[in-house]
Amino acid sequence: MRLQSADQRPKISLALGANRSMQIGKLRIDAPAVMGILNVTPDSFSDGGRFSLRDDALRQAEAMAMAGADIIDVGGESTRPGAKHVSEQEELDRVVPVIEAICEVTDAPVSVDTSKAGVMRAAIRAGAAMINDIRALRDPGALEAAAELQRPVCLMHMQGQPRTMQDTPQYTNVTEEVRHFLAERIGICVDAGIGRDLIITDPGFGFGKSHAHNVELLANLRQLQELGQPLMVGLSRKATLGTLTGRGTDERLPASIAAAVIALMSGAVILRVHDVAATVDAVKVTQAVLETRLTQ
Ligand code: 9MG
Repeated sequence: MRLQSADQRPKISLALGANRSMQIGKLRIDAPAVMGILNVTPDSFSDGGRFSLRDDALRQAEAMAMAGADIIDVGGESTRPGAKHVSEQEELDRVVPVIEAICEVTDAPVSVDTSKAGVMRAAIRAGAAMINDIRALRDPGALEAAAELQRPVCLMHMQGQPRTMQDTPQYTNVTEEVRHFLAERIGICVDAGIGRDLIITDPGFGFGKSHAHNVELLANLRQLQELGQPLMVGLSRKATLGTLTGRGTDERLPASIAAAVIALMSGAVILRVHDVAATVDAVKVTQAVLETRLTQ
Protein backbone atom coordinates (compact mmCIF):
# COMPACT_ATOMS: atom_id res chain seq x y z
CA MET A 1 0.00 0.00 0.00
CA ARG A 2 1.33 3.45 -0.89
CA LEU A 3 0.86 6.07 1.79
CA GLN A 4 -0.99 9.24 0.95
CA SER A 5 1.17 12.33 1.00
CA ALA A 6 -0.01 15.37 2.96
CA ASP A 7 -3.72 16.15 2.87
CA GLN A 8 -4.95 18.92 0.63
CA ARG A 9 -4.59 22.10 2.61
CA PRO A 10 -6.12 25.33 1.26
CA LYS A 11 -3.80 27.23 -1.00
CA ILE A 12 -2.52 30.73 -0.49
CA SER A 13 -0.46 32.86 -2.75
CA LEU A 14 3.03 32.45 -1.42
CA ALA A 15 6.22 34.37 -1.47
CA LEU A 16 7.59 32.57 -4.49
CA GLY A 17 8.72 35.70 -6.30
CA ALA A 18 7.16 37.26 -9.38
CA ASN A 19 5.16 34.74 -11.44
CA ARG A 20 7.21 31.87 -10.16
CA SER A 21 6.06 28.50 -8.93
CA MET A 22 7.98 25.50 -7.73
CA GLN A 23 7.50 21.78 -8.11
CA ILE A 24 9.27 19.27 -5.85
CA GLY A 25 8.59 15.80 -7.26
CA LYS A 26 4.80 15.47 -7.24
CA LEU A 27 4.41 18.36 -4.79
CA ARG A 28 3.45 21.78 -6.10
CA ILE A 29 4.66 24.42 -3.66
CA ASP A 30 1.61 26.66 -3.58
CA ALA A 31 0.96 26.36 0.16
CA PRO A 32 3.33 26.16 3.12
CA ALA A 33 5.03 22.77 3.22
CA VAL A 34 6.23 20.74 6.19
CA MET A 35 9.53 18.90 5.72
CA GLY A 36 10.10 16.04 8.18
CA ILE A 37 13.67 15.45 9.36
CA LEU A 38 15.06 11.93 8.97
CA ASN A 39 18.62 11.54 10.23
CA VAL A 40 20.07 8.23 9.11
CA THR A 41 23.01 8.12 11.48
CA PRO A 42 23.77 5.26 13.87
CA ASP A 43 23.18 7.52 16.90
CA SER A 44 19.66 8.41 15.66
CA PHE A 45 18.32 4.86 15.89
CA SER A 46 18.89 1.58 17.72
CA ASP A 47 22.31 0.59 16.41
CA GLY A 48 21.52 -2.97 15.37
CA GLY A 49 23.32 -2.99 12.04
CA ARG A 50 22.69 -1.64 8.57
CA PHE A 51 19.37 -3.41 7.86
CA SER A 52 17.91 -2.35 11.15
CA LEU A 53 19.07 1.24 10.50
CA ARG A 54 17.26 1.18 7.15
CA ASP A 55 14.10 -0.39 8.60
CA ASP A 56 13.97 2.02 11.54
CA ALA A 57 14.44 4.95 9.18
CA LEU A 58 11.71 3.67 6.85
CA ARG A 59 9.26 3.29 9.75
CA GLN A 60 9.97 6.85 10.85
CA ALA A 61 9.51 8.14 7.29
CA GLU A 62 6.16 6.31 7.03
CA ALA A 63 5.04 7.80 10.33
CA MET A 64 6.00 11.30 9.16
CA ALA A 65 4.14 10.83 5.86
CA MET A 66 1.04 9.62 7.76
CA ALA A 67 1.34 12.66 10.04
CA GLY A 68 1.17 14.95 7.00
CA ALA A 69 4.79 15.58 5.99
CA ASP A 70 4.93 17.11 2.51
CA ILE A 71 8.64 16.35 2.08
CA ILE A 72 11.04 13.99 3.89
CA ASP A 73 14.62 15.20 4.31
CA VAL A 74 17.08 12.30 4.53
CA GLY A 75 20.58 13.00 5.85
CA GLY A 76 23.48 10.63 6.52
CA GLU A 77 25.96 13.02 8.15
CA SER A 78 25.34 14.85 11.40
CA THR A 79 25.82 18.62 11.13
CA ARG A 80 26.03 19.18 14.88
CA PRO A 81 29.11 21.11 16.09
CA GLY A 82 31.91 18.60 16.70
CA ALA A 83 30.23 15.76 14.75
CA LYS A 84 32.61 13.25 13.12
CA HIS A 85 33.37 13.49 9.39
CA VAL A 86 31.61 10.80 7.34
CA SER A 87 33.20 9.46 4.14
CA GLU A 88 31.27 9.64 0.86
CA GLN A 89 30.94 5.84 0.79
CA GLU A 90 29.54 5.76 4.33
CA GLU A 91 27.06 8.51 3.52
CA LEU A 92 25.98 6.66 0.35
CA ASP A 93 25.58 3.39 2.27
CA ARG A 94 23.36 5.15 4.79
CA VAL A 95 21.07 7.24 2.60
CA VAL A 96 20.65 5.43 -0.74
CA PRO A 97 18.83 2.30 0.57
CA VAL A 98 16.60 4.49 2.75
CA ILE A 99 15.67 6.81 -0.13
CA GLU A 100 14.88 3.81 -2.36
CA ALA A 101 12.70 2.27 0.34
CA ILE A 102 10.82 5.51 1.09
CA CYS A 103 10.11 6.12 -2.59
CA GLU A 104 8.52 2.67 -2.81
CA VAL A 105 5.96 3.39 -0.10
CA THR A 106 5.05 7.06 -0.34
CA ASP A 107 4.53 9.84 -2.86
CA ALA A 108 5.91 12.42 -0.43
CA PRO A 109 9.01 13.75 -2.21
CA VAL A 110 12.36 12.94 -0.64
CA SER A 111 15.03 15.59 -0.17
CA VAL A 112 18.66 14.58 0.32
CA ASP A 113 20.57 16.53 2.96
CA THR A 114 24.12 16.47 1.62
CA SER A 115 26.98 18.65 0.39
CA LYS A 116 28.73 15.91 -1.61
CA ALA A 117 28.32 15.82 -5.40
CA GLY A 118 28.50 12.01 -5.52
CA VAL A 119 25.78 11.65 -2.89
CA MET A 120 23.57 14.17 -4.72
CA ARG A 121 23.83 12.16 -7.96
CA ALA A 122 23.22 8.78 -6.28
CA ALA A 123 20.31 10.11 -4.21
CA ILE A 124 18.54 11.52 -7.25
CA ARG A 125 19.09 8.21 -9.07
CA ALA A 126 17.54 6.46 -6.07
CA GLY A 127 14.41 8.64 -6.35
CA ALA A 128 15.11 11.81 -4.34
CA ALA A 129 13.41 14.90 -5.75
CA MET A 130 15.38 17.69 -4.07
CA ILE A 131 18.82 18.60 -2.68
CA ASN A 132 19.24 20.31 0.71
CA ASP A 133 22.79 21.64 1.02
CA ILE A 134 23.91 23.39 4.21
CA ARG A 135 27.02 24.52 2.28
CA ALA A 136 24.99 26.10 -0.54
CA LEU A 137 26.83 24.11 -3.27
CA ARG A 138 30.29 25.37 -2.24
CA ASP A 139 31.95 21.93 -1.92
CA PRO A 140 34.00 20.62 -4.88
CA GLY A 141 31.77 19.53 -7.77
CA ALA A 142 28.48 20.29 -5.97
CA LEU A 143 27.48 23.25 -8.17
CA GLU A 144 28.17 21.25 -11.32
CA ALA A 145 26.23 18.24 -9.99
CA ALA A 146 23.19 20.36 -9.10
CA ALA A 147 23.27 22.06 -12.52
CA GLU A 148 23.41 18.67 -14.22
CA LEU A 149 20.62 17.17 -12.04
CA GLN A 150 18.18 20.07 -12.51
CA ARG A 151 16.28 19.44 -9.27
CA PRO A 152 15.14 21.95 -6.65
CA VAL A 153 18.02 22.84 -4.35
CA CYS A 154 18.02 24.56 -0.97
CA LEU A 155 20.97 26.94 -0.50
CA MET A 156 21.62 27.45 3.21
CA HIS A 157 23.77 30.12 4.85
CA MET A 158 26.48 28.93 7.22
CA GLN A 159 29.41 30.91 8.65
CA GLY A 160 32.42 28.58 9.02
CA GLN A 161 32.22 24.78 9.15
CA PRO A 162 30.06 22.60 11.45
CA ARG A 163 33.02 21.52 13.63
CA THR A 164 33.91 25.07 14.72
CA MET A 165 31.04 27.29 13.55
CA GLN A 166 29.74 28.07 17.05
CA ASP A 167 33.15 29.10 18.45
CA THR A 168 33.06 32.82 17.59
CA PRO A 169 30.35 33.71 15.09
CA GLN A 170 30.74 37.35 14.07
CA TYR A 171 28.65 39.75 12.00
CA THR A 172 28.25 43.50 11.70
CA ASN A 173 24.65 43.04 10.55
CA VAL A 174 23.61 39.40 10.50
CA THR A 175 20.45 39.80 8.40
CA GLU A 176 22.21 41.89 5.76
CA GLU A 177 25.21 39.55 5.61
CA VAL A 178 23.02 36.44 5.26
CA ARG A 179 20.92 38.18 2.57
CA HIS A 180 24.09 39.24 0.71
CA PHE A 181 25.56 35.72 0.85
CA LEU A 182 22.34 34.12 -0.41
CA ALA A 183 21.97 36.70 -3.22
CA GLU A 184 25.54 35.93 -4.30
CA ARG A 185 24.94 32.15 -4.25
CA ILE A 186 21.69 32.57 -6.25
CA GLY A 187 23.67 34.52 -8.89
CA ILE A 188 26.38 31.84 -9.04
CA CYS A 189 23.75 29.09 -9.38
CA VAL A 190 21.88 30.94 -12.14
CA ASP A 191 25.15 31.50 -14.02
CA ALA A 192 25.86 27.76 -13.71
CA GLY A 193 22.51 26.94 -15.35
CA ILE A 194 20.28 26.34 -12.31
CA GLY A 195 17.00 28.14 -12.98
CA ARG A 196 15.48 30.44 -10.36
CA ASP A 197 12.45 28.14 -10.33
CA LEU A 198 14.73 25.51 -8.71
CA ILE A 199 16.28 27.63 -5.96
CA ILE A 200 15.16 27.72 -2.31
CA THR A 201 16.99 29.84 0.27
CA ASP A 202 17.52 29.27 3.99
CA PRO A 203 19.15 31.57 6.59
CA GLY A 204 20.64 28.57 8.42
CA PHE A 205 19.54 29.14 12.01
CA GLY A 206 22.22 27.90 14.40
CA PHE A 207 24.89 27.52 11.70
CA GLY A 208 27.67 29.92 12.74
CA LYS A 209 25.28 32.19 14.64
CA SER A 210 25.10 33.18 18.29
CA HIS A 211 21.80 33.15 20.18
CA ALA A 212 21.45 36.92 19.59
CA HIS A 213 22.13 36.44 15.85
CA ASN A 214 19.40 33.78 15.62
CA VAL A 215 16.82 35.96 17.36
CA GLU A 216 17.72 38.97 15.21
CA LEU A 217 17.45 36.88 12.03
CA LEU A 218 14.04 35.53 13.03
CA ALA A 219 12.82 39.03 13.85
CA ASN A 220 13.99 40.27 10.42
CA LEU A 221 13.18 37.16 8.37
CA ARG A 222 10.83 39.09 6.11
CA GLN A 223 13.82 40.99 4.68
CA LEU A 224 15.03 37.72 3.10
CA GLN A 225 11.88 37.66 0.96
CA GLU A 226 13.52 40.39 -1.11
CA LEU A 227 15.65 37.60 -2.59
CA GLY A 228 12.53 36.52 -4.48
CA GLN A 229 13.03 32.81 -3.78
CA PRO A 230 10.99 30.47 -1.55
CA LEU A 231 12.30 30.59 1.99
CA MET A 232 12.96 27.47 4.05
CA VAL A 233 13.46 27.66 7.81
CA GLY A 234 14.80 25.11 10.30
CA LEU A 235 14.39 26.07 13.94
CA SER A 236 12.89 22.85 15.26
CA ARG A 237 14.31 21.96 18.72
CA LYS A 238 17.39 24.13 18.09
CA ALA A 239 19.66 25.38 20.89
CA THR A 240 18.45 28.95 20.62
CA LEU A 241 14.95 27.75 21.65
CA GLY A 242 16.57 26.00 24.61
CA THR A 243 18.31 29.25 25.58
CA LEU A 244 15.00 31.14 25.43
CA THR A 245 13.00 28.57 27.40
CA GLY A 246 15.54 26.75 29.56
CA ARG A 247 14.22 23.46 28.10
CA GLY A 248 16.16 20.37 26.96
CA THR A 249 16.06 19.18 23.34
CA ASP A 250 13.08 16.85 23.85
CA GLU A 251 11.02 19.52 25.62
CA ARG A 252 11.16 22.16 22.91
CA LEU A 253 7.95 21.39 20.99
CA PRO A 254 5.97 24.46 22.16
CA ALA A 255 8.94 26.74 21.40
CA SER A 256 9.43 25.04 18.01
CA ILE A 257 5.78 25.63 17.13
CA ALA A 258 6.01 29.29 18.16
CA ALA A 259 9.10 29.68 15.96
CA ALA A 260 7.37 27.91 13.05
CA VAL A 261 4.37 30.23 13.25
CA ILE A 262 6.60 33.34 13.37
CA ALA A 263 8.50 32.03 10.34
CA LEU A 264 5.28 31.42 8.39
CA MET A 265 3.93 34.86 9.29
CA SER A 266 7.25 36.27 8.00
CA GLY A 267 6.95 34.55 4.62
CA ALA A 268 8.61 31.14 5.08
CA VAL A 269 7.31 28.52 2.67
CA ILE A 270 9.00 25.32 3.89
CA LEU A 271 9.44 24.38 7.56
CA ARG A 272 12.06 21.72 8.36
CA VAL A 273 10.87 20.01 11.55
CA HIS A 274 11.06 16.96 13.81
CA ASP A 275 7.45 17.10 15.08
CA VAL A 276 5.40 16.80 11.90
CA ALA A 277 1.84 16.34 13.23
CA ALA A 278 1.99 19.30 15.61
CA THR A 279 3.58 21.51 12.95
CA VAL A 280 0.94 20.55 10.37
CA ASP A 281 -1.77 21.74 12.81
CA ALA A 282 0.11 24.99 13.42
CA VAL A 283 0.42 25.50 9.65
CA LYS A 284 -3.34 25.04 9.19
CA VAL A 285 -4.15 27.70 11.79
CA THR A 286 -1.56 30.17 10.50
CA GLN A 287 -2.53 29.62 6.90
CA ALA A 288 -6.21 30.31 7.59
CA VAL A 289 -5.24 33.68 9.07
CA LEU A 290 -2.83 34.52 6.22
CA GLU A 291 -5.48 33.64 3.63
CA THR A 292 -8.12 35.71 5.35
CA ARG A 293 -5.76 38.69 5.37
CA LEU A 294 -5.11 38.24 1.67
CA THR A 295 -8.79 38.13 0.75
CA GLN A 296 -9.89 41.11 2.87
C1 9MG B 1 20.51 19.76 7.69
N1 9MG B 1 19.97 20.90 8.42
C2 9MG B 1 20.00 21.10 9.76
N2 9MG B 1 19.43 22.28 10.06
C3 9MG B 1 19.03 22.83 8.89
C4 9MG B 1 18.40 24.03 8.54
O1 9MG B 1 18.09 24.94 9.44
N3 9MG B 1 18.14 24.27 7.24
C5 9MG B 1 18.49 23.37 6.28
N4 9MG B 1 18.22 23.68 5.00
N5 9MG B 1 19.11 22.21 6.56
C6 9MG B 1 19.38 21.95 7.84
